[in-house]
Amino acid sequence: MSKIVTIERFILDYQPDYARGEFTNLLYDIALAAKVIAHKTNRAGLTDILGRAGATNIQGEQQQKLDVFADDIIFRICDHTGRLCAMASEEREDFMQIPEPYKKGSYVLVYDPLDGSSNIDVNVSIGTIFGIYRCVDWDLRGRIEDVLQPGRKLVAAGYVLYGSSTMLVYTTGQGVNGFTLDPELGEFLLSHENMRLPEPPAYYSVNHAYYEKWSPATQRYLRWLQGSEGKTGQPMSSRYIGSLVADIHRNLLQGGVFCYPAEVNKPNGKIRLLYEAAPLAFLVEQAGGYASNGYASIMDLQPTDLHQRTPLYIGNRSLVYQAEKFLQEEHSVSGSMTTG
Ligand code: AHM
Ligand code: MG
Repeated sequence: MSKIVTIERFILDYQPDYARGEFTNLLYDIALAAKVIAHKTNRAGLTDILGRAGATNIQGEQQQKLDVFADDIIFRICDHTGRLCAMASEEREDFMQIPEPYKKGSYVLVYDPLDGSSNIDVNVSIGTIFGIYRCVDWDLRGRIEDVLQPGRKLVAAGYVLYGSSTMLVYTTGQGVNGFTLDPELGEFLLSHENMRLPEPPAYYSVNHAYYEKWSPATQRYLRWLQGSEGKTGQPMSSRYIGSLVADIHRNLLQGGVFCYPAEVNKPNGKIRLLYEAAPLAFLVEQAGGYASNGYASIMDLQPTDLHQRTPLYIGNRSLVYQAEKFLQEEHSVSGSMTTG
């Protein structure tokens, strides 16, 4: 008989050496926020929550009610616990210091409260993404330097997928583990132990509608994924949900690559470095994969702006390396043409 392990038990048993109660309890807080958001998203069609809230976020996009709700819940669960010195959310223009009179803690939480919001109205999977850093200076209240840290400095990261079931998948740098919410018990139970990207990869995920906006090297890479341009091995199939968490989760289970490339008029693509790309890069690296902007590891990119975007290639290592190969060849040819 397989053993039943709750997320609380697992977090406690596998907490990193440096973890005191603060870090462990922060993970519990995130699991609690995930349960609250899952409860609300599952009832979305029943409670007049669908539709746009009318507000426009910093990215110039209309927020929907569940985005606002999820953002608020995460903030309110985490602001007064004494574990954080700052938070930053994709839905808020500025980062947030822990308000007085609450005690400040040693960690920073960055999060995308509800990613894939265009899928809410059509009952398609959506997700929450989070990353945890240590504060740069433990003696001070949160500053921008605490938030703008490269992915390499993450101490934990994960996502929650609100799909046919709710799953929380996270890493603290010792592999990746997934937990499924039992709605009757209200508990996340260990269901996917030590997740690794399988080989050979099955899928590539990209929005083909942007093909004409990509550079020739990006177009070549896509043709390579489709089996031309010298690709050997099993042909890959295409899957694209348009919810980053759902696309990454499927590829984590079945192998593959997710791409959101640079476009001619959008050189940084769409995906946010701090709230989306870096946490998922850490997680995928811990599952044996790799994430790149086409030229460098996402983990090494130093954010200079809270809402900075980056092109993203993420998934099985060999597939992401091939994207870098095509893009870097193009870069060196165009570089030698301008200098020659
Ligand atoms: P969001 O943070 O506003 O929800 O946007 C991010 C989402 C990702 O989940 C998804 O991968 C991407 O946008 C889809 O974009 P597109 O519709 O351009 O393919
Ligand atoms: Mg998002």
